[in-house]
Amino acid sequence: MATSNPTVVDIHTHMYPPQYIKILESRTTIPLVRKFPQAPEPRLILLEAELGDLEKAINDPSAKPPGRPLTSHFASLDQKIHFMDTHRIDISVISLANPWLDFVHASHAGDIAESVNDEFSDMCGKHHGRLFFFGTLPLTAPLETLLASISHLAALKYCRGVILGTSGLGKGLDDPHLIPIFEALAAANLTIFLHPHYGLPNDVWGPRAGEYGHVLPLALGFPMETTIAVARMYLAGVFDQVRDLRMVLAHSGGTLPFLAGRIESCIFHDGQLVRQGKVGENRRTVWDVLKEQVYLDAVIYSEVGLKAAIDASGSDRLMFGTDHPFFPPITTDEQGQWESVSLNAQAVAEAVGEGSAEARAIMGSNAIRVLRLEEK
Ligand code: 5CU
Repeated sequence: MATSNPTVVDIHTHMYPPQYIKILESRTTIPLVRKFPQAPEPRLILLEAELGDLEKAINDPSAKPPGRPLTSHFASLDQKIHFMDTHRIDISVISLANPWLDFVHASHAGDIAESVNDEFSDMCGKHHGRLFFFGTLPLTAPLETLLASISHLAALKYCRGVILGTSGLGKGLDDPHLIPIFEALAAANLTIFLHPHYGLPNDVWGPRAGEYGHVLPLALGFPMETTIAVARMYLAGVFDQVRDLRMVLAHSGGTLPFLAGRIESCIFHDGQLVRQGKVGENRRTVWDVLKEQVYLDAVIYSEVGLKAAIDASGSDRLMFGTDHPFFPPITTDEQGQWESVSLNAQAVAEAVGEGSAEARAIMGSNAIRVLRLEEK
């Protein structure tokens, strides 16, 4: 059960509220929810990498069902609270799961964002002090609508930031048209939670990809997508242009902590950048940005990855997460303990020592400080 002295905070935990599930049920292209005769529960199909299985299952009722089962873990608030209690999580900062509103037509995006954000806000209100949320932006809508959405979110009591994919307005996060959005978020003290969805192009996984389940797109595609998005932002100078921008990077920053040195080396060995005067002495390096404007979640499942994240950003910038409702146990009861959660908690204990001040910071107090979770 949760304690009266909050220590464990989950900042990476998703939901699809019922109104969003209805939208997915009405769709015929991904993302979608669809029933198949070969599966007891409706299936949630999200990723480009699942298209092959979707097509096979539509044409052949004996083919394996595509995507993942849409269990109560995805949409039920009671289930989220049960999950938190089972894993002794005191506070969760919930967010809409991918692909957010990226596929919604511009003309509906503003209204849908408002209604989804209000629904998240109401859910938090039902569990005052235990739930906060990252809102969702109507990225396909005109700038005016987007800015209005940020003002709406800034006024919602339990909102602490926005969850953002890597496509931005369609051209990635180094798009200059995003600068006013980043400025508005920074001015409203709303932290961006950057999360992948698109991965890498399907053909990277090769002709035998179907034999490997979801492993390659999730284990490698997602983290590379995040790494590329942030590297592009860095190279475009976004972090210098918007000094108050704050981002939490999913999955401990993808591969950024591991590759930051290589990115740096490629920058100062690049003749074009040197000639353009972009490699001057006062340049803020990738390392500086990682320590000044970036936070990392602790969703990396091993001591080795977590130590790299701590070395890159500092243990005062890491925050525990679960990725619930993704990665449920396969062979044990979903209402019990999830191994995906204990692996992340264990990685923290192994990396910095169980019960240490650093462990307490990563498991909860960093999030409380950074995301202002004591302001209720
Ligand atoms: O299992 C998956 O596909 C996912 C996903 O789509 N989003 C996420 O956050 N984690 C896992």
